[in-house]
Amino acid sequence: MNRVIKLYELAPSPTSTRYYSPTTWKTRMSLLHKNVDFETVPINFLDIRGDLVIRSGQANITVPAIELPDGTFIYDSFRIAEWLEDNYPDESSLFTGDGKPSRDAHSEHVATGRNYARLIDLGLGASKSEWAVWYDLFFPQLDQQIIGEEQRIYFTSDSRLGPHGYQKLLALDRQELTRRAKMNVQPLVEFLREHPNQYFQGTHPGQVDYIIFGRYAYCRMLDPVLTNEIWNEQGEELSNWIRILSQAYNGHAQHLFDSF
Ligand SMILES: N[C@@H](CCC(=O)N[C@@H](CS)C(=O)NCC(=O)O)C(=O)O
Repeated sequence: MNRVIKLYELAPSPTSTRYYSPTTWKTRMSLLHKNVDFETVPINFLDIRGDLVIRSGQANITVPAIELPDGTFIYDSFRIAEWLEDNYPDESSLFTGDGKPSRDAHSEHVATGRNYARLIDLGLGASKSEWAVWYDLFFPQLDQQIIGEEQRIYFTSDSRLGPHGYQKLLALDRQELTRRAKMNVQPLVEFLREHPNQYFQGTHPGQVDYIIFGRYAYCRMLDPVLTNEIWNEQGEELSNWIRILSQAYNGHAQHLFDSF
Protein backbone atom coordinates (compact mmCIF):
# COMPACT_ATOMS: atom_id res chain seq x y z
CA MET A 1 0.00 0.00 0.00
CA ASN A 2 1.18 3.50 -0.79
CA ARG A 3 2.04 5.22 2.50
CA VAL A 4 2.49 8.69 1.10
CA ILE A 5 -0.13 11.43 1.42
CA LYS A 6 -1.64 12.48 -1.91
CA LEU A 7 -2.16 16.16 -2.65
CA TYR A 8 -4.86 16.75 -5.27
CA GLU A 9 -3.77 19.77 -7.29
CA LEU A 10 -5.14 21.70 -10.27
CA ALA A 11 -2.97 21.51 -13.41
CA PRO A 12 -3.53 22.15 -17.12
CA SER A 13 -2.73 18.51 -17.96
CA PRO A 14 -1.58 15.35 -16.16
CA THR A 15 2.03 16.06 -17.14
CA SER A 16 2.11 19.81 -16.47
CA THR A 17 3.67 21.26 -13.33
CA ARG A 18 2.06 24.67 -13.87
CA TYR A 19 0.17 24.44 -10.59
CA TYR A 20 -1.98 27.55 -10.63
CA SER A 21 -4.37 27.09 -7.71
CA PRO A 22 -3.58 29.66 -4.99
CA THR A 23 -5.29 27.62 -2.28
CA THR A 24 -3.44 24.44 -3.16
CA TRP A 25 -0.16 26.31 -2.83
CA LYS A 26 -1.09 27.12 0.77
CA THR A 27 -1.31 23.40 1.50
CA ARG A 28 1.79 22.52 -0.53
CA MET A 29 3.81 24.93 1.61
CA SER A 30 2.29 23.78 4.90
CA LEU A 31 3.02 20.12 4.06
CA LEU A 32 6.63 21.10 3.35
CA HIS A 33 6.75 23.11 6.58
CA LYS A 34 5.65 20.04 8.57
CA ASN A 35 8.17 17.87 6.71
CA VAL A 36 5.45 15.59 5.37
CA ASP A 37 6.15 13.25 2.45
CA PHE A 38 3.54 13.76 -0.21
CA GLU A 39 2.93 13.22 -3.90
CA THR A 40 1.02 15.53 -6.20
CA VAL A 41 -1.98 14.20 -8.11
CA PRO A 42 -2.75 16.66 -10.93
CA ILE A 43 -6.43 16.96 -11.80
CA ASN A 44 -8.63 19.42 -13.68
CA PHE A 45 -11.87 21.26 -12.87
CA LEU A 46 -14.07 18.50 -14.28
CA ASP A 47 -12.20 15.85 -12.27
CA ILE A 48 -12.98 17.76 -9.05
CA ARG A 49 -16.73 17.52 -9.63
CA GLY A 50 -16.48 14.01 -11.05
CA ASP A 51 -13.77 11.61 -9.96
CA LEU A 52 -12.77 13.42 -6.76
CA VAL A 53 -16.36 13.63 -5.51
CA ILE A 54 -16.79 9.90 -6.14
CA ARG A 55 -13.45 8.85 -4.63
CA SER A 56 -13.88 10.99 -1.52
CA GLY A 57 -17.63 10.51 -1.12
CA GLN A 58 -17.82 14.25 -0.36
CA ALA A 59 -20.14 16.15 -2.67
CA ASN A 60 -18.75 19.63 -1.97
CA ILE A 61 -15.06 18.80 -2.13
CA THR A 62 -12.65 21.42 -3.50
CA VAL A 63 -8.89 21.48 -3.98
CA PRO A 64 -6.62 21.35 -2.16
CA ALA A 65 -7.68 17.96 -0.88
CA ILE A 66 -5.33 15.46 0.68
CA GLU A 67 -5.85 11.72 0.79
CA LEU A 68 -4.27 9.90 3.70
CA PRO A 69 -2.80 6.42 3.22
CA ASP A 70 -5.89 4.92 4.90
CA GLY A 71 -8.14 6.52 2.24
CA THR A 72 -9.43 9.41 4.37
CA PHE A 73 -9.87 12.68 2.49
CA ILE A 74 -9.43 16.10 4.10
CA TYR A 75 -10.16 19.26 2.21
CA ASP A 76 -10.06 23.00 2.65
CA SER A 77 -6.57 24.37 3.02
CA PHE A 78 -7.24 25.82 6.46
CA ARG A 79 -8.69 22.61 7.82
CA ILE A 80 -5.66 20.77 6.46
CA ALA A 81 -3.34 23.26 8.20
CA GLU A 82 -5.12 22.64 11.51
CA TRP A 83 -4.90 18.90 10.97
CA LEU A 84 -1.16 19.18 10.26
CA GLU A 85 -0.64 21.30 13.36
CA ASP A 86 -2.35 18.67 15.54
CA ASN A 87 -0.86 15.60 13.89
CA TYR A 88 2.78 16.70 13.51
CA PRO A 89 3.47 18.18 16.97
CA ASP A 90 7.23 17.56 16.77
CA GLU A 91 7.61 19.81 13.76
CA SER A 92 7.60 23.57 14.07
CA SER A 93 4.22 25.21 14.56
CA LEU A 94 2.36 26.64 11.58
CA PHE A 95 0.73 29.28 13.75
CA THR A 96 3.20 30.61 16.32
CA GLY A 97 5.87 31.92 13.94
CA ASP A 98 8.61 31.17 16.46
CA GLY A 99 10.07 28.07 14.82
CA LYS A 100 9.42 25.89 17.86
CA PRO A 101 7.57 22.56 17.79
CA SER A 102 3.80 22.71 18.15
CA ARG A 103 4.12 20.37 21.14
CA ASP A 104 5.89 23.10 23.17
CA ALA A 105 3.61 25.95 22.14
CA HIS A 106 1.25 27.72 24.54
CA SER A 107 -2.33 27.29 23.46
CA GLU A 108 -2.99 31.08 23.63
CA HIS A 109 -0.04 31.70 21.31
CA VAL A 110 -1.33 29.10 18.83
CA ALA A 111 -4.87 30.52 19.04
CA THR A 112 -3.71 34.08 18.33
CA GLY A 113 -1.56 33.00 15.38
CA ARG A 114 -4.32 30.78 14.08
CA ASN A 115 -6.88 33.61 14.21
CA TYR A 116 -4.47 35.94 12.43
CA ALA A 117 -3.93 33.30 9.73
CA ARG A 118 -7.66 32.72 9.41
CA LEU A 119 -8.38 36.40 8.93
CA ILE A 120 -5.77 36.67 6.19
CA ASP A 121 -7.08 33.44 4.66
CA LEU A 122 -10.62 34.80 4.39
CA GLY A 123 -9.41 38.21 3.18
CA LEU A 124 -6.33 38.50 1.00
CA GLY A 125 -6.16 34.74 0.63
CA ALA A 126 -9.61 34.39 -0.90
CA SER A 127 -10.31 34.62 -4.62
CA LYS A 128 -13.89 35.83 -4.65
CA SER A 129 -14.10 37.83 -7.82
CA GLU A 130 -16.86 40.03 -6.41
CA TRP A 131 -14.25 41.93 -4.46
CA ALA A 132 -10.81 40.45 -5.05
CA VAL A 133 -8.90 41.67 -8.06
CA TRP A 134 -6.79 38.57 -8.63
CA TYR A 135 -9.22 36.29 -10.39
CA ASP A 136 -10.33 39.02 -12.78
CA LEU A 137 -6.84 40.24 -13.56
CA PHE A 138 -5.35 36.86 -14.38
CA PHE A 139 -8.45 35.42 -16.01
CA PRO A 140 -7.14 35.61 -19.62
CA GLN A 141 -3.93 33.83 -18.58
CA LEU A 142 -5.89 31.18 -16.68
CA ASP A 143 -8.19 30.77 -19.66
CA GLN A 144 -5.18 29.83 -21.80
CA GLN A 145 -4.38 26.97 -19.43
CA ILE A 146 -7.80 25.35 -19.78
CA ILE A 147 -7.17 22.71 -22.37
CA GLY A 148 -9.60 20.37 -24.14
CA GLU A 149 -13.05 20.91 -25.58
CA GLU A 150 -15.11 19.46 -22.72
CA GLN A 151 -13.05 21.31 -20.13
CA ARG A 152 -13.40 24.62 -21.97
CA ILE A 153 -17.17 24.31 -22.31
CA TYR A 154 -17.41 23.80 -18.55
CA PHE A 155 -14.90 26.51 -17.60
CA THR A 156 -16.38 29.21 -19.85
CA SER A 157 -20.05 28.39 -19.22
CA ASP A 158 -22.58 30.93 -17.94
CA SER A 159 -23.50 28.49 -15.18
CA ARG A 160 -19.95 28.83 -13.86
CA LEU A 161 -19.25 32.49 -14.61
CA GLY A 162 -22.72 34.08 -14.64
CA PRO A 163 -24.59 35.55 -17.65
CA HIS A 164 -22.01 36.41 -20.35
CA GLY A 165 -19.42 36.06 -17.58
CA TYR A 166 -16.72 34.84 -19.91
CA GLN A 167 -17.03 37.80 -22.31
CA LYS A 168 -17.28 40.24 -19.39
CA LEU A 169 -14.14 38.89 -17.74
CA LEU A 170 -12.14 39.15 -20.96
CA ALA A 171 -13.34 42.71 -21.58
CA LEU A 172 -12.19 44.18 -18.24
CA ASP A 173 -9.76 47.10 -18.07
CA ARG A 174 -6.47 45.33 -17.35
CA GLN A 175 -4.57 48.52 -16.59
CA GLU A 176 -7.04 49.42 -13.86
CA LEU A 177 -6.96 45.88 -12.47
CA THR A 178 -3.16 45.96 -12.40
CA ARG A 179 -3.25 49.25 -10.49
CA ARG A 180 -5.63 47.74 -7.93
CA ALA A 181 -3.55 44.57 -7.60
CA LYS A 182 -0.54 46.71 -6.75
CA MET A 183 -2.61 48.48 -4.09
CA ASN A 184 -3.43 45.05 -2.61
CA VAL A 185 0.26 44.29 -2.32
CA GLN A 186 1.24 47.61 -0.71
CA PRO A 187 0.20 46.64 2.87
CA LEU A 188 2.45 43.59 2.56
CA VAL A 189 5.47 45.73 1.70
CA GLU A 190 4.59 48.09 4.54
CA PHE A 191 4.27 45.25 7.06
CA LEU A 192 7.63 43.74 6.12
CA ARG A 193 9.23 47.17 6.34
CA GLU A 194 7.92 47.44 9.91
CA HIS A 195 9.27 43.95 10.74
CA PRO A 196 12.74 43.84 9.18
CA ASN A 197 14.11 40.37 8.45
CA GLN A 198 10.95 38.70 9.67
CA TYR A 199 8.08 36.83 8.12
CA PHE A 200 4.38 37.61 8.24
CA GLN A 201 3.79 34.95 10.88
CA GLY A 202 6.76 35.97 13.05
CA THR A 203 10.49 35.32 13.22
CA HIS A 204 9.79 32.11 11.29
CA PRO A 205 7.36 31.46 8.46
CA GLY A 206 3.92 30.05 9.10
CA GLN A 207 0.46 29.69 7.61
CA VAL A 208 0.05 33.45 7.04
CA ASP A 209 3.17 33.38 4.85
CA TYR A 210 1.91 30.36 2.93
CA ILE A 211 -1.46 31.99 2.29
CA ILE A 212 0.20 35.09 0.86
CA PHE A 213 2.78 33.03 -1.00
CA GLY A 214 -0.08 31.02 -2.53
CA ARG A 215 -1.43 34.22 -4.02
CA TYR A 216 2.02 35.09 -5.37
CA ALA A 217 2.57 31.58 -6.78
CA TYR A 218 -0.78 31.67 -8.59
CA CYS A 219 0.28 34.91 -10.30
CA ARG A 220 3.79 33.59 -10.98
CA MET A 221 2.47 30.41 -12.59
CA LEU A 222 0.15 32.32 -14.90
CA ASP A 223 2.20 35.37 -15.92
CA PRO A 224 5.78 35.83 -14.65
CA VAL A 225 6.22 39.26 -16.27
CA LEU A 226 3.06 40.82 -14.82
CA THR A 227 3.84 39.15 -11.49
CA ASN A 228 7.24 40.75 -11.39
CA GLU A 229 5.67 44.16 -11.92
CA ILE A 230 2.97 43.68 -9.27
CA TRP A 231 4.94 41.82 -6.61
CA ASN A 232 8.71 42.07 -6.96
CA GLU A 233 9.09 45.64 -8.13
CA GLN A 234 7.18 47.20 -5.24
CA GLY A 235 9.91 46.97 -2.65
CA GLU A 236 12.94 44.93 -1.82
CA GLU A 237 11.38 43.72 1.46
CA LEU A 238 8.72 41.85 -0.46
CA SER A 239 11.04 40.61 -3.20
CA ASN A 240 13.42 39.28 -0.53
CA TRP A 241 10.56 37.49 1.18
CA ILE A 242 9.50 35.97 -2.16
CA ARG A 243 13.06 34.83 -2.85
CA ILE A 244 13.45 33.25 0.59
CA LEU A 245 10.18 31.33 0.39
CA SER A 246 10.86 30.27 -3.20
CA GLN A 247 14.20 28.83 -2.07
CA ALA A 248 12.81 27.24 1.11
CA TYR A 249 12.47 23.47 1.47
CA ASN A 250 15.24 22.69 -1.03
CA GLY A 251 13.96 25.28 -3.48
CA HIS A 252 10.67 23.41 -3.92
CA ALA A 253 8.72 26.41 -5.25
CA GLN A 254 11.60 27.76 -7.33
CA HIS A 255 12.01 24.38 -8.95
CA LEU A 256 8.34 24.38 -9.95
CA PHE A 257 8.50 27.99 -11.18
CA ASP A 258 11.47 27.06 -13.39
CA SER A 259 9.96 23.79 -14.62
CA PHE A 260 8.21 25.04 -17.76
N1 LIG B 1 -11.58 27.75 1.23
C1 LIG B 1 -11.13 26.72 0.35
C2 LIG B 1 -11.22 27.20 -1.07
C3 LIG B 1 -10.95 26.12 -2.07
C4 LIG B 1 -11.25 26.50 -3.50
O1 LIG B 1 -12.01 27.44 -3.78
N2 LIG B 1 -10.64 25.77 -4.44
C5 LIG B 1 -10.88 25.99 -5.84
C6 LIG B 1 -9.59 26.02 -6.64
S1 LIG B 1 -8.49 27.31 -6.13
C7 LIG B 1 -11.71 24.84 -6.38
O2 LIG B 1 -11.53 23.69 -5.98
N3 LIG B 1 -12.62 25.12 -7.28
C8 LIG B 1 -13.46 24.12 -7.86
C9 LIG B 1 -14.25 24.69 -8.98
O3 LIG B 1 -14.07 25.87 -9.28
O4 LIG B 1 -15.01 23.94 -9.58
C10 LIG B 1 -9.70 26.31 0.73
O5 LIG B 1 -8.98 27.13 1.31
O6 LIG B 1 -9.31 25.16 0.50
